[in-house]
Amino acid sequence: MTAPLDQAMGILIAVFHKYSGKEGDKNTLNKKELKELIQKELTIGPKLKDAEIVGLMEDLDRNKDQEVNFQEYITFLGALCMVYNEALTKQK
Ligand SMILES: [Ca+2]
Ligand SMILES: [Ca+2]
Repeated sequence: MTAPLDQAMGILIAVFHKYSGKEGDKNTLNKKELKELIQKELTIGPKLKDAEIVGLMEDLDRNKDQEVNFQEYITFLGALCMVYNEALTKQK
């Protein structure tokens, strides 16, 4: 049996590799891979404009190598978690 948080982390990891492995470096997301991940795996994805995704990419790419590595991806999910937490808490 997998505990819920283990399962959640397994999904986070699997989703990253599902897109990072498509082009170029297998362990990083380029702009196109990141865009696809955001659009297909997040509810807000399809609502984001191209320019917003480009801006997001620039924010996420801390080491400025034009790719999003796993650490940068996890930082993004952490920030997104904070937003979701705030939204869920406000609804009460
Ligand atoms: Ca890649
Ligand atoms: Ca980077």
